Order: sequence, then C-alpha cells, then structure tokens
Amino acid sequence: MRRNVWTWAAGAGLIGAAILAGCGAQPAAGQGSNAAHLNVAAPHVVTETMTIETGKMIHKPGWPKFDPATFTVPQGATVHLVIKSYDDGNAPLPANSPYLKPSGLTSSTVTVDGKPVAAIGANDIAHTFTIPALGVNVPIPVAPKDGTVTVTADFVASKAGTFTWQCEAPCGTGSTGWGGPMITPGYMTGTITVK
Ligand SMILES: [Cu+2]
Repeated sequence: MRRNVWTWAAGAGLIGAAILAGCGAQPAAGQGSNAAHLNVAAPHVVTETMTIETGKMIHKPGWPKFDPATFTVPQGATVHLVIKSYDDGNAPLPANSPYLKPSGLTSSTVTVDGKPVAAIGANDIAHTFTIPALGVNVPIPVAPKDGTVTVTADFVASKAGTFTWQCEAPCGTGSTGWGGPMITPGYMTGTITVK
C-alpha cells in the first residue's frame, strides 16, 4: 500500500509529499492529501443521477416524472448521466424517429444495464432525455415489469447557458400522449444549467 502511494505521488512530481508519507509520521493523512491533489488534474467528470418514477409511484397516475428535473453542471465538464427508470409502460415512436438513437454524446451508444446499445426499438421506448439546443438525445427503454432499467450516457457540457430538456416519447396524458407531464416542468421537461 505504501509503495503504491510512493509510486503514484512520485509520478505526479509530489516527491516531497511522498517522502513525508514514507516517513510514517501520518501515513493515512499523507495518502489522503496526495489523492486529493491528484484529483485536481484528472479529467473533469460529473455524475448526474436521475430516477424516472411512474405516475402510480407518486400517486399521480399518468404522470411519470424525472427526479431531479433541474440540475447545474460546470462548463467544460463531461456529464455522466445515470438514468434509472421504473417505468414498464411504452410510448411508441415512429420506426424512423431520430429519438430512438443516441446523439450528441461522447459515444454513438448508450449503455442499457451495462451493455452498449445503438438504438432502442420503436415499441420498446419509454422516454427520452433530450436537450434540443445541445443536440443531446438519450433514449430510455421500457423497464421490466416490477423492475428497473438503467441507462448511462456521457456528453460534454461545452456551451454555457440554461437549456430546456424534454422527453420526446409521447408518455403523457391526452389522446396524443403529449399532454400533462410532457408540458409541465418537473415531470417530462426541465432545465440544465451549464456555467
Ligand atoms: Cu417521457
């Protein structure tokens, strides 16, 4: 363990700090401060975790909801989205809909329960997390009954501003599915601020 600390710290040019840690005066403290220092130079990744709850879960049938629906990320960061959905209902899109495919991400795929996926089937889509102004689209498939599905996707928040996101699968109320939660901030639309 101590040898690892030495190699790691020396590699980053923190020889003085490593010598202090190596003397054994406060090995635990020395290790902690080296780790904190190295994190500053690491690529800036922020993780944003969202849950999609069903209307039933929040006692508002027909009103699925992203939680949280509003968040702020630092400009320049890679945003690692982790979206866990409980929703086992679909919201079919036309087979040629662009919202079935990931876009605007650091990869051409999203992961669905850890596996890379390049597109969701038209009848398997439940929601999307779409930021039109940034060209970002994350398709989210139907969860298994009484289970969950987790989608991860990464994008770079290069442009500063406050941007609206919207679910583009018609999961809401009304004959078209575009009412209710689809047009109400805090449910299937919200904002992301990059600053
Ligand atoms: Cu939706």
